[in-house]
Amino acid sequence: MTDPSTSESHYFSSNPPPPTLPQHTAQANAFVTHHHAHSRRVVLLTSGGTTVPLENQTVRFIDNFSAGTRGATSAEYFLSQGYAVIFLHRQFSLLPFSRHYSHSTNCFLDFLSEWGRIGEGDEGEDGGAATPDVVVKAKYRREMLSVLRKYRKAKEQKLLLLLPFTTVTSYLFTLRAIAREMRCLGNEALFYLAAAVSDFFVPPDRMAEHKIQSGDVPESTSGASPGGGGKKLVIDLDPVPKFLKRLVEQWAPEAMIVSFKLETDPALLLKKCNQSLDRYAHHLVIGNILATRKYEVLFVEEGSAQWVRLPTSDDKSGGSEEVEIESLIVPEVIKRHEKMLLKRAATG
Ligand code: PAZ
Repeated sequence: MTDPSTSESHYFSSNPPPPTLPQHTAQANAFVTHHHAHSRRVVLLTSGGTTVPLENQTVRFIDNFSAGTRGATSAEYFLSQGYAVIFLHRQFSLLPFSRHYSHSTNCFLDFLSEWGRIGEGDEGEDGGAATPDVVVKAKYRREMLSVLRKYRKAKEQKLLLLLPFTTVTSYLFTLRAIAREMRCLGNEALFYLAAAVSDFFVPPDRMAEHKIQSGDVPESTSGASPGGGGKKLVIDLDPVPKFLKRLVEQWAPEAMIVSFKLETDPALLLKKCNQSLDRYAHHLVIGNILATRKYEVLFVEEGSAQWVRLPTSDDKSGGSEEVEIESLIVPEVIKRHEKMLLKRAATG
């Protein structure tokens, strides 16, 4: 079996770093230094899915379903509990605060209406009739005001750093760089890894430079597909080295590390969470099933497994619409982080 540190070194030396890396590292450094000086805990929260490009000048890529709901929602609850948040997210996925209005079923314009009639004697800048104001519709105002105040506080106190990634490689380079920047925080640092990270990728030496042409795809040796004229595009992927071990042992040895594990088969969930815990020896795995992830999650720690669930509503629709499960997950995680800090303080 290949030594994990060898496959890690090979991965980082054979894949190009993202051009944004120096800038993102500098931003993370300034953010961590500022909050360290203010004795504030910092959480690195990862969110959304990584892509796997099939071409160097990328037209096509493999993606996954994650919209970043878990991450963006959790970030708001961490902020409300006094943590500073580095939000490492898939570009254009959901963001804290704006998530309430950006990817909703409504267009954001549906939240707005015009106020004030044209031509009431109030002259506009051009000397003509006044332009009506754009205002938030009354039924959305209370909630939007509450979101706006929290957003402003996070912004004014510089509590939220947004760093985007797209590919699995850019995610891993940036994760490693930020983790190194966070080492000065010791066990005040928390990693909350909710991103859906690809397990496979196309290594640079096998990556096509230009858009793959259907005409160049070879004839299949395993039989013709209906309508395909015998051609098949076969994609040959390598496994992404297991970086959680590196994170736990080298990049952030003192921090509390929480990973998420997604499955579709409920019969596998506990086993896979325990496997992850055994393999990487971190603090907590939060398991979830694709179909029920918004209503229940499984907290798996050494020697224990505990469901965290939203109370189900009477109409048996499968959960309460108003309460977000992250409002239960985040305090449970923080409780464990505090316990860890107390334990370490007691043992010096
Ligand atoms: O983005 P989302 O809210 O739709 O989904 C969240 C999630 C299921 C991607 C997350 O909870 C998770 O399980 N992330 C880890 C996935 C994995 O690598 O197993």
